[in-house]
Amino acid sequence: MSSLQLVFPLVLIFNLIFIIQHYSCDAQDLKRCRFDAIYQLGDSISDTGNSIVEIPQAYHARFPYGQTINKATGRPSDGLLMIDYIAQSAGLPLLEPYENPNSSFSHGVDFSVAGVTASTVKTLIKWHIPLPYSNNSLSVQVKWLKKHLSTFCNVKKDCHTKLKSALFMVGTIGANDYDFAFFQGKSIEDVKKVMVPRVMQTIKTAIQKVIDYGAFRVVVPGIFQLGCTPSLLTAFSSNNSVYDARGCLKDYNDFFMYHNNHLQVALQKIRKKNPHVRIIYGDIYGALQWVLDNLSNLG
Ligand SMILES: *[C@@H]1O[C@H](CO)[C@@H](O)[C@H](O)[C@H]1NC(C)=O
Ligand SMILES: *[C@@H]1O[C@H](CO)[C@@H](O)[C@H](O)[C@H]1NC(C)=O
Ligand SMILES: *[C@@H]1O[C@H](CO)[C@@H](O)[C@H](O)[C@H]1NC(C)=O
Ligand SMILES: CC(=O)N[C@H]1CO[C@H](CO)[C@@H](O)[C@@H]1O
Repeated sequence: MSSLQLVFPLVLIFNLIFIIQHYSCDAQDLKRCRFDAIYQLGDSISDTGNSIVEIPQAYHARFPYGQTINKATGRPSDGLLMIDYIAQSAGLPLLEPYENPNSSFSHGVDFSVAGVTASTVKTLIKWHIPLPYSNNSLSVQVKWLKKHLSTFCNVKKDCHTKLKSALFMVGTIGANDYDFAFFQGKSIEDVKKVMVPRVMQTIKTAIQKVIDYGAFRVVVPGIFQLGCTPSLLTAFSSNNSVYDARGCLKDYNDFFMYHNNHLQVALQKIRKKNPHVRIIYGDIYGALQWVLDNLSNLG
């Protein structure tokens, strides 16, 4: 379970501040955006219960996960996730997990699976990275989305009409690809050179497919400061480590920012190709930085 364990505690420290930039509706109150459904693709950061269907004995199937909401739902968090706060702010019910046969999908679906990578199993094998516990990587989730959408719309025009007010969240995704590589002993430079371009291509392909299925409003969150997390601090602190003002691993945080910068360039290209679609970068790195910078005022 070790790689799963590494990813889960991150969310415990994560406070919700979601910055939606340059958007006509107000990020403070998403009701104004009039979303009627949310479709979420991603990993543990947004898994509302898929991975515990695959692995019922997983740690996050029981307390302390879920203790602040008095129910262990399979969310890798002590309570709710960012996507839950987004749903609440939009006035929609919390998203239910795609893999649970008891779920209802009246206002969207959560396809996220804790521990998954953006990269396919085939690519991970090529990179000699140990396989995650779930093979339901981003491209598999995109297939699930297509299958789900086919239950209520069929031709592109019909889907466009029916999805006009739906919000699509693609990510956060990719953090596990990098973490697994780092824990495997790969250097930041190698990961930059070999993995980042490929991960970007995978995310770009997923976004384009989501658009082709009929999405009009897409939010693509980046990766936050994983160099501040206990797992990376424990594994990679050394006498040569450079720390930032918060005691986080600077080189790793700079790396995650490097991913985010490339992601934003990629989004720019997708916007040019799809001028009718609103594509927003979700700056969770900046949001967490705000929290870290204001810790003393936040109690
Ligand atoms: C679905 O509901 C049934 C009946 O309540 C229950 O036995 C089953 O465990 C549920 N399945 C999952 C995956 O939660
Ligand atoms: C994931 O894929 C690999 C390679 O195809 C396979 O060996 C493994 O059993 C799969 N794991 C799961 C949980 O399906
Ligand atoms: C740093 O160096 C000291 C003295 O050589 C050593 O005892 C200690 O274990 C090192 N710490 C880490 C985190 O490598
Ligand atoms: C309320 C508060 O202290 N806000 C500060 C949060 O941190 C930013 C820097 O990231 C400051 O500019 C704010 O004044």
